[in-house]
Amino acid sequence: MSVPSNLPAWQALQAHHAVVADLHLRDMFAADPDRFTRFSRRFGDLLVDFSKHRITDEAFGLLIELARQAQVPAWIERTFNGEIVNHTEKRAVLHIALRNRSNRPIFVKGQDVMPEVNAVLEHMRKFSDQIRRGKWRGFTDKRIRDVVNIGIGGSDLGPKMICQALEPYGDPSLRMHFVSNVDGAHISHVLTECDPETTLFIVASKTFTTQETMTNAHTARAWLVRELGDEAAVAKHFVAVSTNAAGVSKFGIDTANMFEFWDWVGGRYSLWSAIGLPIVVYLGMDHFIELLEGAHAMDEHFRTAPLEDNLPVILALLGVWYIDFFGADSQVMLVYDDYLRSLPDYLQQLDMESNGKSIDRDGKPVKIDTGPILWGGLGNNGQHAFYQLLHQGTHLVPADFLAPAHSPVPTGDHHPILLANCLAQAEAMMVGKTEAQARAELEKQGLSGDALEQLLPYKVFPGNRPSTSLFYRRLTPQLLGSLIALYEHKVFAQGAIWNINSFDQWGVELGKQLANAILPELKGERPVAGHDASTMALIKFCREED
Ligand code: G6Q
Repeated sequence: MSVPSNLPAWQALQAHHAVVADLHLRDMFAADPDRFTRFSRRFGDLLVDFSKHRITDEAFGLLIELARQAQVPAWIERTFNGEIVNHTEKRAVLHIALRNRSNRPIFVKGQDVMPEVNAVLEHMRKFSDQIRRGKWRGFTDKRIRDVVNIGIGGSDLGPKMICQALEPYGDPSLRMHFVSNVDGAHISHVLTECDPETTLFIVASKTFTTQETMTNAHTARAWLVRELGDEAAVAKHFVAVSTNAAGVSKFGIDTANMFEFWDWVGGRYSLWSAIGLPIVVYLGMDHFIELLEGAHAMDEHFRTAPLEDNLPVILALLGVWYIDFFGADSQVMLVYDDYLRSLPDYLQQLDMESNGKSIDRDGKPVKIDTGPILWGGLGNNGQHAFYQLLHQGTHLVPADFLAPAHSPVPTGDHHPILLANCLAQAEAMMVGKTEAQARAELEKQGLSGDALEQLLPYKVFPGNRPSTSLFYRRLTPQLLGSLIALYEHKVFAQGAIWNINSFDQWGVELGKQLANAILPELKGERPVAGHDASTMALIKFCREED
């Protein structure tokens, strides 16, 4: 495909940007009572309001045209048809098959993958039922109470985020733990909270070679054997999720207790696969299926909805608009839902590992800006911390506000207060406060003369800071499935527009290679050599006697 910035729609957007840059959202709303109606969409219980974006009808039309000229629909078809769209790893990209509740055949290299997908789901159902009903017993015949998922990156962030998000649907008799960090403090802390007789470890690793995961898994295994005094206990307390049967069996886990997935499932897209085992154990298979159904509904929408109504495409285009035409570097997720407190971390990996690329699909350096720095957190807490920059800083940071209309834990006035804050922040970022308004307020407070003039500039809010509001009725498994799939496809559509491969992650390799070289030097097994002066001095510092 051609360089995106050569597309006619891109160039037309560049010209139109000069017009839009001078418009203020406050005036656009005042002049147009239908703005919300035109620039918002419903998807079941989800309302996506993108009217607080710096777009005109013309900009929106041109953005949609950009998606067409960048062949986003063709990329969607190729991906859903199992073509090798991850060309650098020579892999199909089929997380959509994992939640293909229609069960229509999906082929990879001529073979329908649906029977295997369904077989693993059945395996997960049987196993999770046994745990939840107390039929799976530990080595000393006690039922499982603590479940420890050991995994990192894509084998950690998704299951952890979903288990937290859907806690109201979880089994309260099970305590879920997620160990990812190779810092021994992490596993040590979790082990002190667990009873070896009633703890199940899920070792989740696609490759089963990841240094952090294998180190944590071996520490957990040694702890269990030491505490229960018998190697045979491992079979009752360890299961694995992996594509590497040989590695699993070498670790000492019976491959009958291994839950399989496939190379066409990328790590950061894997929560729908057997990597979702902790979710299934905690929520039960029926709720997991609802999660899959929600994602499947979004998949169908993405595949079939016209571009101008296609939510992932719309969000993707708005991102491109700010990144490439306004020069925005980052995107903030402002979550007004405590259950979704890990969503920003999850989306950070999804977005930054997928689109943090500078070489295009043709092997050439990109000539445009690609994926943003994605960050964020709980919105209400952020208001008392980083929102200052969002309101009055020098960076333009498009925001996503997420909030449930109804709380699963109605508590006095808490929820209306939370929502009022969310709505107010999006409004404040958009309308701002003019100098005249600020002056009138200061006068009302009794200020005048120099005192007023000196304070005045600090009291002005420029506004015109764009946001999308994603409001949902309640955070159900179905809704969450749709929401995550919405962001997955947004990232994919952006990658298609930028002509980059959103599904590889070569940028994580170099650090791993260097860590392997440094480790024996740190342990004193090899002399410290061959690094720059800074790295050498730091290694030597770490080796000084305590
Ligand atoms: C995700 C990445 C990465 C991966 C972890 C864990 O897309 O590939 O985050 O999930 O490095 O890998 P393993 O599952 O192989 O241990």
